Amino acid sequence: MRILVTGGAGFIGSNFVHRTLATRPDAEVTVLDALTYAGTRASLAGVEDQIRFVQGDVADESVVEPLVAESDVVVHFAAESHNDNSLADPSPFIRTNLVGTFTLLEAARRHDVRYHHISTDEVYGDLELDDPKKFTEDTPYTPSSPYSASKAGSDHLVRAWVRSFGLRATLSNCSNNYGPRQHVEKFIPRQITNVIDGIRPKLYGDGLNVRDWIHVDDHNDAVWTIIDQGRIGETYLIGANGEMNNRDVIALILELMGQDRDAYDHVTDRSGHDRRYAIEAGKLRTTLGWTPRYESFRDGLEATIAWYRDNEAWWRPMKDATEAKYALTQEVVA
Ligand code: NAD
Ligand code: TDX
Repeated sequence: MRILVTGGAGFIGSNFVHRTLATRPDAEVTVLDALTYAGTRASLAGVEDQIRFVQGDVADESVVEPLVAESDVVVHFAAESHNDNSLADPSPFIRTNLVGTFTLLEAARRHDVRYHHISTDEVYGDLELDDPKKFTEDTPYTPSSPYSASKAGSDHLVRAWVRSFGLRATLSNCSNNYGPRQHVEKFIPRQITNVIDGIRPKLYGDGLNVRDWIHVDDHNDAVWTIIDQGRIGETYLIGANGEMNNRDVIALILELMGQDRDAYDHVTDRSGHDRRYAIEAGKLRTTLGWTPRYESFRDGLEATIAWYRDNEAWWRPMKDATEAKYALTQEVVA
């Protein structure tokens, strides 16, 4: 099977490539990645000689067209992915997430190539902390940020291409991922690398915001399950019942790293900050038989901390610039 992985030098995409090569001997992998600030070939170290790597933009038709034409499956991870960046400058989010998806869809349509679209639970907006309901495939779209609005728009494009053009596509909307090779701008790696550097972790607002954490390998196993068995045109929510508020996550990181559980700072809150995400993944579990393998968030987090401790050379080049950018908009409030 010839598989084109867009965004394969980013966090989830690179983990997908590593996992695919380890578990799918029939896969011939091509990675298409623009190597923005968020992508690095270092994330493909150890597998570079088993894949083809193409540096290019998913919104550039001349790059996308021949690569899609010679593929059996496209898995589209490439995106601008960080909410805070989308508040500072939404424009690359529109180009990559909307025009990029459109460009891939058109190529997949021309060549009748199977397409899987990677998306996020943030398209569903947020939930109250005490809401007994979780997101399902039927929850209406109410995205809050430029990032989540651009992902919502990309999902709508995929569904329209299925209905109007018969594109053979599936979609998945996953909750917050954690694991190795996640950029240090994101919540968990930012705090782990802060503690390693002797900087106090930074909590937005009151820190009671809840995220539904899933290990990146569980996400990627679910993606393969959907590629193998998913019904064309269907959307599957991916989540592993990992709800935890940010305050508790920071306290756990501090504890696992041998610090006081309250040794963190409160900083300026994110504008429009979603309160809570929670996924009901019953459809994926029941109809396709997927189950997560990481049952303990504590164990998965401990392994992730160990990865950042052991791989400083991977994250060090991005750390100072990331913190300098945050310093422009965030200050310690307590
Ligand atoms: P990431 O920012 O770590 O990686 C994105 C990758 O895409 C990078 O390698 C970057 O260089 C590449 N890229 C960006 N613009 C590009 C362009 N125009 N052309 C080609 N490549 C480009 O992101 P991630 O966290 O790995 O997220 C991957 C996908 O998963 C995204 O679609 C995101 O919306 C989705 N998702 C992420 C999470 C999460 O918790 N991180 C959860 C659910 C869904
Ligand atoms: O320093 C921080 N302190 C803090 O309290 C950072 C960076 C974040 N936060 C909070 C904001 C969120 O409530 O932690 C939570 C998680 O933040 P992010 O890592 O920025 O993730 P989130 O905004 O929830 O979005 C993530 O999950 C859904 C991914 O970045 C998206 O790509 C994905 O779609």
